[in-house]
Amino acid sequence: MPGSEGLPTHTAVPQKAPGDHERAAVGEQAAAPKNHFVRISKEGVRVGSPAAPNPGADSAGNFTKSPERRPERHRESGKHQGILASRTASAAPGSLQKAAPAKGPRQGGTAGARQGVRTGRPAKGSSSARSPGTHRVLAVDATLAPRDPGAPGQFGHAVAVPEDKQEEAKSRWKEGNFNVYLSDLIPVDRAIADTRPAGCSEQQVHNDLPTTSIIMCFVDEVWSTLLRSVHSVLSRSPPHLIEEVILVDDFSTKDYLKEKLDKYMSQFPKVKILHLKERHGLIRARLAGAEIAKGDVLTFLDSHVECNVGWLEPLLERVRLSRAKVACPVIEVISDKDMSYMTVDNFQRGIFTWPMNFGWRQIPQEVIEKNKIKETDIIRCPVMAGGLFSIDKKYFFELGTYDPGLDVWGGENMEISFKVWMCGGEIEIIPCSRVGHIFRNDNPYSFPKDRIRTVERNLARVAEVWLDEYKDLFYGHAYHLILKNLDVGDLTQQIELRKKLQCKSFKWYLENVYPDLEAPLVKASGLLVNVATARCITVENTTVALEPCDANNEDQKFNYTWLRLLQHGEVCVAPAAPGGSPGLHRCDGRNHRLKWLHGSLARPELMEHIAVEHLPQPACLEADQARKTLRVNACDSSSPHQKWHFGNYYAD
Ligand SMILES: [Mn+2]
Repeated sequence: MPGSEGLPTHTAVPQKAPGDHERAAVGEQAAAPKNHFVRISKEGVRVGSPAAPNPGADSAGNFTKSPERRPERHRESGKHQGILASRTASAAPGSLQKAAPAKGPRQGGTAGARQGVRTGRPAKGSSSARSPGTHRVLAVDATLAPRDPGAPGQFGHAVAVPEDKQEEAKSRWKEGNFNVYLSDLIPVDRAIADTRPAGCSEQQVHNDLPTTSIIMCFVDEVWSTLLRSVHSVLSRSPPHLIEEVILVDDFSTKDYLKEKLDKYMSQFPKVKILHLKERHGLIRARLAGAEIAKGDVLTFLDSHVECNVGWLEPLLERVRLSRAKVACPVIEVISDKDMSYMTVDNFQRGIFTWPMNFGWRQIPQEVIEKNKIKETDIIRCPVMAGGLFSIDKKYFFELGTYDPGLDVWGGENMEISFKVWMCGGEIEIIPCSRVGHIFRNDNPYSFPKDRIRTVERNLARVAEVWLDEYKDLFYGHAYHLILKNLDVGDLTQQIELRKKLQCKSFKWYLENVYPDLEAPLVKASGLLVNVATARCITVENTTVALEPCDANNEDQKFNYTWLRLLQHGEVCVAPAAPGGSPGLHRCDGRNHRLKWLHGSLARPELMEHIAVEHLPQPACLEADQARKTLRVNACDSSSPHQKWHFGNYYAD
């Protein structure tokens, strides 16, 4: 997921001696009633649907109810229902339960200790075919006793560039936009510390986990970094679960990624390399990999990662539990500067802010405490970062994979996230699965097209297909896209797919999956009062006038929309030339001649004004005291006749 991800908050891993991975056993855990989600609210844990977060609209679509302006703290804590996944997995011992007496084979050694490579499929439980039995999550790690314990970066430690190599390191940085010099110094099969929370190594997983095809796409990836990514998969995954590792070379320009890579990987029969004959972009490259994948589950990984011990089984366990679960590991941080492996703060969810910027957000401490959320608890995620996840292969194709209209990369994580949630699936972060990732500030490779333009177009496409009436929020926060008149291409197929899959509305998604997102449908609503006259704008037949305010008069209710319209039902107040009177016009969010600027920080001197946007000289809506009419006049920042207040404001 080059570039698109925000960096989660992280801390250096406490340095440990090799093999010192003993962890305290998890305490006794009471099983919650099964098949419900724990919801978190101000009142505490409860089950059921949360209240609608948005104010109601009248029949004309104008927002009339005044939602209480609650203090932010209250709001935040009240809107964290549904963060946790179901605490019980299934009738059989699930991954969140304390180790039950294992029916499957147990790995030897002390609890929580890492073990060397174990090969072979665990024997099926002897009890019955319906209950295949479980085993403690395997601690496969071929790097447990590293070949060279003194090598640079061993055990995930930071490496310093020698004084006489500074210039070389600096000049090589651009090869990958991280410390390529150091990457080349570090063993491709280095050991890293087990960063899993206490209790993870005790968890039970089923003996009949599905197999997975690992798909890694890359363009011009740094040799040592790509190799380390592949080695980490091979070194720390139970071999019987890896159907194959598919490397998709998206038309790299580097010679070493051709025959040399083929030759190197030929020593690992499970590694397959797909050299694409032209640049596909990340999205289509992933599809190329998915199409040849033979495993039950697809696991997408970036090509600059290090999978940690026990990373795979917890992901596959969730997909086994429900094929509609999309399981993401916790993404840890491999420093781009010193290549150290750092853990991240727990309890982080993948979220987005408008206009669809992906980010990480910590679950508030009070919510964690109140609900006794444990570090090992699975976290439901409104959106995923996009680079690292496991998904049932058949389910992925049933969902229509990625929208084929999306180009190169950008926004595909939003698309798949909305699609999964709204069409019956779930996205989860599995704290017991951890994968390190080099977060880079910029893409090292050239973007085949105008990068910003591509990402914007992709996001607009996602908004058009998935956001319903909330797409105005997207455009309101990325207003330049409206001005650009972006062509998002044909949406017919995607809209058909949404119908065919009987996906829920975006409103449902907001209420049930991401209730803490601020998503008011309009910026302001209610009576529109003039400061000087204390009169209100009123619709009278086909025009607007200034009348005494009456909270019960529907003709005085207006919305100020994200697209900057002064809207009353289907009609909008239309600006006039300076000196003229405003009229009414059928609303059209794309018509710039209907737009007014109000409450905009871009024009602090006109915050309370209602200014005409499309004129070269700013003109403002003004109340004529004598004639009780409205007109457009040259803006005067101090004139109370040009100042207006809505009954309710929902956004700045
Ligand atoms: Mn990446």
